[in-house]
Amino acid sequence: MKSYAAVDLGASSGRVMVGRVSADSVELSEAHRFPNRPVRLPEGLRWDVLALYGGVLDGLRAAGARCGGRLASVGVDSWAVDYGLLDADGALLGNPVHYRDARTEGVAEKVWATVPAAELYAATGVQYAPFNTLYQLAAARASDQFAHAGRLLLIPDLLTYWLTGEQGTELTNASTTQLVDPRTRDWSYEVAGRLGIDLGLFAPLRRPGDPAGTLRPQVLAETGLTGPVPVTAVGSHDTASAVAAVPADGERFAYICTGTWSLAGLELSAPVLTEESRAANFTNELGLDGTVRYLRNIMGLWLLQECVRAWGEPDLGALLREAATVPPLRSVVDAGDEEFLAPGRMPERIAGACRASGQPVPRTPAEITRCILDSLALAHRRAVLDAQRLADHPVDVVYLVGGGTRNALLCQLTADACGLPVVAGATEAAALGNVLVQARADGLAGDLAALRRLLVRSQPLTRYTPRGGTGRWRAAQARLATR
Ligand code: LFR
Repeated sequence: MKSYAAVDLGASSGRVMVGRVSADSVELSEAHRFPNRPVRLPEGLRWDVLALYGGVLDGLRAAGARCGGRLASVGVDSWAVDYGLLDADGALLGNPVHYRDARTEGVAEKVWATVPAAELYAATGVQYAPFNTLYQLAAARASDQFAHAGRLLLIPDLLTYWLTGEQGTELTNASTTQLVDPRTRDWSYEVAGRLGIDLGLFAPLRRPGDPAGTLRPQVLAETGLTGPVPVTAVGSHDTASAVAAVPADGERFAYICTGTWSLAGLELSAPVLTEESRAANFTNELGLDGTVRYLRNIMGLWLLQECVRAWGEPDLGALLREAATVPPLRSVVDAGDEEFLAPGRMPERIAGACRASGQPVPRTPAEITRCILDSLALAHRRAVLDAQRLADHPVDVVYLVGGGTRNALLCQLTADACGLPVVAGATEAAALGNVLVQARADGLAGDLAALRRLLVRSQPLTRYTPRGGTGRWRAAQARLATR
């Protein structure tokens, strides 16, 4: 058995997990978890990336302590789209901007004046979201910081650079910039050229499984690890790693990666670039081994996290138990609506959306929680149905992975809404996918299907059977659609 460290940074916490892998099992355990607290500065919302790097070093030290200082490799994944800018000496120019920052408001329309939205989609297959790196770059371009930038590194690539001294741009995450052509799996030189974006800002592309350097001597000294420790490029977009760890068997499945976001869709062998797909706001992000992650972003448990924050962090277990007793589907909101992207005042915003659509206004925390969970399940249903139709790819089962698998009510409601069995897999799916790609680069044999079989053998799965009544979900959807 060999030990691999997966660094997995989420929007609200980071963790370093140790994966022990052999030819017939994979086991994951948590070495260290630390908060990820964005900070609001006068100029806007920023990631505290130095604190995150400190957490990564603490985590590697803790990981090493569990395996006699010997790690076979390290891999880093995080949320997508955001980046740090480096000066000509390789020093970070300021704190990376948070994708929920308001700087991209109204920017997309300006970009579309040069490259119309339909042409952008046909070339990149990426859904519209205000925070796509492309729009962030358009917003940043005039800044003083940007004028001094010689290099742009996406967040996992930035941390990898600090760990190894080597720069690269990992492909699955690069595909979220909206500057990659999903057919060639290379930069979209045409889009970049038309928008005047210098692709020389980006370090060369690397693919999951490629070497990404070795831990610098200083990092070894700080963490007590015995060198050399290779760093391996993984699916550095957390969703790419999580999809790799979907415990699927065959091809007729949909997945939902649930956490701060719900990412719901299909694994395909080619992108869907039709106008209909664009109108439905599906994205074609790149996955492992030539796959395409054809999915829709849904606001996810962010809606609940923000409410819980506003309510002063009550006991979540008790809240969910109470929410389970609230009558179902009294009111729903559109959990895909950009209106819920920014932080703050979430209970009021949800109540406001219910009022505006002429539905009963949820008042108590339990009622609001129920409204959120019903709304998420409804959005899951819509994404799973739309994806099958748009990609002409029918499914028999929905796999749920990520933090939301702990929420049994959400899993059951998703099964009910989709009218399909839901199989809940790993909570730490991103870390699991991260570890498996490292192990494969280190000699573990197997294609994606074989890696998934290994997972299925190694972990418990929970099955939720639909309880009927899909008509009620259809009716709830109609209430939203006629708004
Ligand atoms: C999930 C995720 C989503 C991406 C969002 C913003 O953690 O990576 O896939 O759309 O965060 O980066």
